[in-house]
Amino acid sequence: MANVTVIGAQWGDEGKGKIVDWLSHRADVVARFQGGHNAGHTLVVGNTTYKLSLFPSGVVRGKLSVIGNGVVVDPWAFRDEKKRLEDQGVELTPDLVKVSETASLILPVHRELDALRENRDDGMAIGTTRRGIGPAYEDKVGRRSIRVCDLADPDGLEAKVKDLLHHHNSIRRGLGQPEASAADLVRELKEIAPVILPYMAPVWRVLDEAIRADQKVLFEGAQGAMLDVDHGTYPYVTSSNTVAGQAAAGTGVGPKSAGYGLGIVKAYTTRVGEGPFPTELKDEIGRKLGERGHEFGVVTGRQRRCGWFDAVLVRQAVTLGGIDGVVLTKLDVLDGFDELKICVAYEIDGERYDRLPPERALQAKAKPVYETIEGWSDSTFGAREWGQLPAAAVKYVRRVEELIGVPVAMLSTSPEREDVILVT
Ligand code: 2SA
Ligand code: MG
Repeated sequence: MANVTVIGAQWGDEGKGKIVDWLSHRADVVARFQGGHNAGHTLVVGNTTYKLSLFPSGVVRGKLSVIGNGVVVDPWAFRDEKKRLEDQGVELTPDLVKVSETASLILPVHRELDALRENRDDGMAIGTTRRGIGPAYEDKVGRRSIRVCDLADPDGLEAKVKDLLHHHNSIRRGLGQPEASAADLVRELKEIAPVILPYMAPVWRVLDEAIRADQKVLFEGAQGAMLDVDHGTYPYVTSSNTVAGQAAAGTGVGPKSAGYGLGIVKAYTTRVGEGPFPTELKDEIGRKLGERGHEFGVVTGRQRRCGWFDAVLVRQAVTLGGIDGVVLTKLDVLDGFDELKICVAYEIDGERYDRLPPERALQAKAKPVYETIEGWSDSTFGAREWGQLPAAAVKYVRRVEELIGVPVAMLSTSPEREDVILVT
């Protein structure tokens, strides 16, 4: 297997965790390259369910697992997730897990600012996971982050913390919030440092050595292409690039090391949080998709918004995301519908669009132009052979493939790792 980069092709929750776990068998290294613990990857292995938010899915398989420089690391979340996984018998020693020395930290002020912004009542809230992801990335590009390597320089911490809090306390004063104490934050960072530092490594060199030794790297994306800060439905996006191109920048390898771009696509569409959703269904069908698909956020437990498959969006994600082929997941959720709809274009102000335009006002007005396709009554749940699928299900998959312009390489028909159909 060449290197593979797995990314979501919609708004997250496409079922990446299962596919990364399925692929991690064939990989030597699994690397996260963006986001933080706003990911929520669920792996069902036998009768154990693992929920991963920050740690790469490879840890469950004992693979070398790398958290790259493009990730924002909440050290307290790292500590808690590490404990939870170790209690489930997962081995997380420093020779198996590496954290980039240049990853920016998520700090309490980031979580507090995220929540403050989300509690506004002017209708402008993004609907974030309130993990402090956005504020942490703001400090990163603002060149005032505290980074993993700074934890190894305790004497230098005070000046860096004062610089960061100079910025945050001016905001907190403006919001009528108490100022954050530099002394407290320095103390908290010195306390948590011993948890993280044993894992600190020059991840760019770890991966370079692995690639030179012809080891296979699986780059694990989080969220989805339509949540990408450049290419998604801005401002209703996450604050990092989620497309395959970020795999290289977010871990310090060259672009050609990212390998095959594998998009994970849900057979219908969901999103959690605010923002445009042209094929959203606020009716009985939407509720049925949500119930059958158990559509609740892994990180926040929020109910997800559901709708028909949007081929316009996925085709755009294929191009922007660097996707060479896709895995179509949760096909079984569509069992039992008499007919299904696929969005093939948008109508905005009477004009037909074959792409989602960037303007917020236009995105909000996008009306789906649908193709109607025959549904199927037989169950596809757990199918592992192409021949087990009803003809109408095969027809649906083939139509999706035609519309998005890249092959469906695999189907996933349940949360169980082995319930997949390799499409020859
Ligand atoms: P944030 O917290 O600043 O990243 O939120 C910004 C927007 O991004 C959305 N968001 C997500 N939406 C769906 N799934 C997410 N994580 C998945 C999970 C896992 C995955 O199951 O939780 O798909 O990798 C995720 N993370 C962020 C959020 O709702 C805001 O709209
Ligand atoms: Mg999610």
